[in-house]
Amino acid sequence: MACIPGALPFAFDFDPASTALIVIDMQRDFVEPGGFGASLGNDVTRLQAIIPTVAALIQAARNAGLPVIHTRECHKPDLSDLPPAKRDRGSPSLRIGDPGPMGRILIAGEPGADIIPELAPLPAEIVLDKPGKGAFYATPLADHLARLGVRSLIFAGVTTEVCVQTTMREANDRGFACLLAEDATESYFPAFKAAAVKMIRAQGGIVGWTAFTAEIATALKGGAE
Ligand code: C5J
Repeated sequence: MACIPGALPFAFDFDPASTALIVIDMQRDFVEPGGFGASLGNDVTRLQAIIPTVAALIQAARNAGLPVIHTRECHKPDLSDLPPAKRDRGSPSLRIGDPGPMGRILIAGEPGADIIPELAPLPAEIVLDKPGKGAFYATPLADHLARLGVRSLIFAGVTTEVCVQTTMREANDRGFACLLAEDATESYFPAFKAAAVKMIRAQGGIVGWTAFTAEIATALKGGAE
């Protein structure tokens, strides 16, 4: 067993043998200029700032033998998994599926949908394409976690209040103990990130726990922070 004593709202006990790291949507479309995030008028530099921390967390997980699962929010090239209700919102000038500087916006197989090279998955790691904000919806994530015997999940990635929080809530409802790496997640809106982090750990950890990457890495190495 491992423990992160400084986790909030209280110490997070977990068994590394049944824990996985989920890295949400660290894609060029969200993190680089010219992608989906930027098309909505967002400043992507906020998201770029967490790249080294996410890389450190991924390395700590790999060193400890945890499965690392990467997700990508994207749609099929024929848009058959893109409901009009989703396509018709966002930027009217650059919608999902439209050609952009990194290929068609948020479309599987296009350069913009790729995970950023700094955080490239290893060949054996699971990479899931998801058409929704949550990573359980219309994906085999639940099957992978059951096959791997995972009971606890550590979360990183973007954006905190959209895809990260949605997936944590989905996981929480499915009975997983969920920990968010607070400094390995980011939002285009600092106030939204702060609110999401507070919501997750409010009311006795109604969605889960939060902790910092250094604390998680220490626990994964077998020590207590
Ligand atoms: C958004 C995401 N924000 N990955 N997607 O549309 O959070």
